[in-house]
Amino acid sequence: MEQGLLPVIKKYGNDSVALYLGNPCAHTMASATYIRTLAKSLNTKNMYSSSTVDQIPKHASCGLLFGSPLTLPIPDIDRTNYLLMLGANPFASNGSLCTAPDFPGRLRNLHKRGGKLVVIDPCRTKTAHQADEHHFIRPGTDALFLFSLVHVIFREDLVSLGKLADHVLGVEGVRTASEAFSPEAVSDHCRIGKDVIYRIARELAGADKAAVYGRMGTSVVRFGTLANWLVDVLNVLTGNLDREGGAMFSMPAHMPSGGPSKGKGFKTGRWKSRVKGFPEVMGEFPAATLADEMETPGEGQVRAMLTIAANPVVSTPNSNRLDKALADLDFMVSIDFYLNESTRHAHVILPPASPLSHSHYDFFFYGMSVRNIVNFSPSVVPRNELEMDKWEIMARLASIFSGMGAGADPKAIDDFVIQYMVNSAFPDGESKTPGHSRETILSMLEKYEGPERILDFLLRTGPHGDGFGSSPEGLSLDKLLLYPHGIDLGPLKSRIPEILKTASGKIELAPEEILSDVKRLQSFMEKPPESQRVLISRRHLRSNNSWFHNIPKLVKGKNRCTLQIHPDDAAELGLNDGGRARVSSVAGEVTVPVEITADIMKGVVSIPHGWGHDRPGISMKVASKNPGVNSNILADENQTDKLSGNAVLNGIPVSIAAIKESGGK
Ligand SMILES: Nc1nc2c(c(=O)[nH]1)N[C@H]1C(S)=C(S)[C@@H](COP(=O)(O)OP(=O)(O)OC[C@H]3O[C@@H](n4cnc5c(=O)[nH]c(N)nc54)[C@H](O)[C@@H]3O)O[C@H]1N2
Ligand SMILES: Nc1nc2c(c(=O)[nH]1)N[C@H]1C(S)=C(S)[C@@H](COP(=O)(O)OP(=O)(O)OC[C@H]3O[C@@H](n4cnc5c(=O)[nH]c(N)nc54)[C@H](O)[C@@H]3O)O[C@H]1N2
Ligand SMILES: [Mo]
Repeated sequence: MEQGLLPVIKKYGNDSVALYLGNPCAHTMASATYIRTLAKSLNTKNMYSSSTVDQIPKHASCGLLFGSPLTLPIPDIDRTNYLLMLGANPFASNGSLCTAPDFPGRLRNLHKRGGKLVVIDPCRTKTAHQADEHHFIRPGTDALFLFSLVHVIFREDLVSLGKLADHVLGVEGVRTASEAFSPEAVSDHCRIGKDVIYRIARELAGADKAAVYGRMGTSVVRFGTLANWLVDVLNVLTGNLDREGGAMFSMPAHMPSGGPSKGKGFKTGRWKSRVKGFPEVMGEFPAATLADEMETPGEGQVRAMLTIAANPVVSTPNSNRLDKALADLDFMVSIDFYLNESTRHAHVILPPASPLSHSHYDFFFYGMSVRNIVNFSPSVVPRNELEMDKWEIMARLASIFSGMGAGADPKAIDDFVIQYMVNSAFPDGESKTPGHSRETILSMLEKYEGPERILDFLLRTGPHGDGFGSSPEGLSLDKLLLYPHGIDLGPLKSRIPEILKTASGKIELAPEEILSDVKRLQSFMEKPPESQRVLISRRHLRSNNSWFHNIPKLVKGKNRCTLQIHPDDAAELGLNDGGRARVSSVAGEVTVPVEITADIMKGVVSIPHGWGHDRPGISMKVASKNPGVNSNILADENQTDKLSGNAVLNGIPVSIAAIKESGGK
């Protein structure tokens, strides 16, 4: 591997190696603690991740609103009385950017305590079935719908900032921006009646505890950042942000809190992508432009690739193009368990040890948890001698990139990382505990290594930590181990203004970047409402993106990879339930079994993502038997959300034709 990657770097420079981080990177301690080190050692501008086919619009809008892209408001679902949910299906996904064990049960409790759940989704999902109210919406038009709620709230004088009043700038800017977006103007685009919009706006503003929550359906669309911004604009204008039962901020035990309620603010576009000039967002370029960067010759062309827990051939737009581009790379390395659609292009695959042999702490998910909790799960099976822990693989790669060679001891990198963290946390050389030098602190951390040592350090310096002795009752990893079921640190508490890191120290409700994109939305609204059939995605409880299909129990039963279509559309197109259809878009074409259902709105069809396990060279016996089709063959990589570069995976214009089956059954 060293022999494959280093010559590429030597000849073409660091930017010629792309790093792609897949979704499971958010679920391992190793990535939470070592990706930064690895990325720094590689020092490439070509950073990509599944965030740009997922939630980057939320990060971008929250970055602009609150000053940090990781400051995400979480709907306080346990205490709210009114939840407006757009484009999320927690009955399948168990929630996203909102960590809540048994999300469905918590929604049922909302209903039981007399609260109301309103779901906006082009599909009558299981969540929608359980809701008090559901409305179909034309995919991609949530920003219009949300803007019209804002419009009504201003027009009817329903703005009530409450205790936020001293902490918000830009209310008038939002008022002006919302003027054009009346319910009358958006209704035909969204396919939601104007009376319904007026009523929802009034109910939302009138509820004593309400929250607006949007997920995939508001994100992987062409106005993703605007829609995500508007979700929080509504939370602010109704006084529900940072209020019990509204949308609140978690306080993870491993992250520092407090400090000045001001910061540098958030910027995108500190550098741009080479081929299409996409601004970086959180140091990343859009997955949608990865193939451009690989195929386009010139200085900085991507010629090698490192993927960690990612399957971009299945998960990103225009899969066929990316598939070819990966095949043409000089060298590719993948850290993954599976030889799948993407890793089949790798020259070297580094399989990490079993997840059960890794300990676990949810670094990312406690930052968006509906209660502040802390839990650590030690590994349950020992690691085989020949296997490597995930952090060791990453540390070894970092050694290679930083010129120390593959043979360097990962422990040396580990020591370096913890020293760096201790030095940065205590720049004056002393901790809060008098007499504790950095060296003393390092020696107090000696019991653990790798991610566990980093966790111990972060817990001890966090808001509930033992401060290495200054608060002896406080948290440390030792203490946490005494609680095998974790510790519940209680419901979310108000965090404004301490959490704000904008330059003004206020919530910047009408950032320039956002307002400039409102014009794009307005021109879309001024055109006649679209009527072409569009494709969206869906999730299933027994699937997880692209990688649960090789497990017999999770794929047994009837084929789930179908084209769902409304009966009227099916009749018009001559499609039969169980028959097959050809679905085509500007990017490609797939053939898929038809499932007719009135649970999807007219003019919209859906295919689940994550399938298509029939490419040559993959080695997944069970998945290959029931491969399904890769819906991202149809996604057009040229369609992105302007501000964040996020791919448009919902609302893809498609044509559909029945396939006449020849011969008998
Ligand atoms: N079982 C299971 N759980 C998962 C996953 C999985 O694959 N399987 N994946 C995990 C991951 S990585 C994520 S990011 C989360 C995602 O979590 P969710 O966002 O809750 O999951 P989805 O099922 O994608 O829900 C998106 C909903 O948006 C709707 N939709 C599509 N287009 C639009 C639109 O334009 N507007 C509106 N309002 N709605 C629209 C779809 O019909 C769908 O019901 O789930 C996580 N949990
Ligand atoms: N059309 C459409 N496309 C979508 C979506 C959609 O709704 N519609 N959803 C998008 C979303 S939200 C996401 S998050 C992306 C996900 O897209 P990706 O992150 O690219 O893909 P996954 O299917 O999650 O694949 C994860 C890979 O990680 C491996 N893996 C699992 N655990 C580990 C581990 O601990 N370590 C290592 N090294 N490898 C591991 C698995 O074997 C698998 O190969 O897909 C996106 N693509
Ligand atoms: Mo995701």
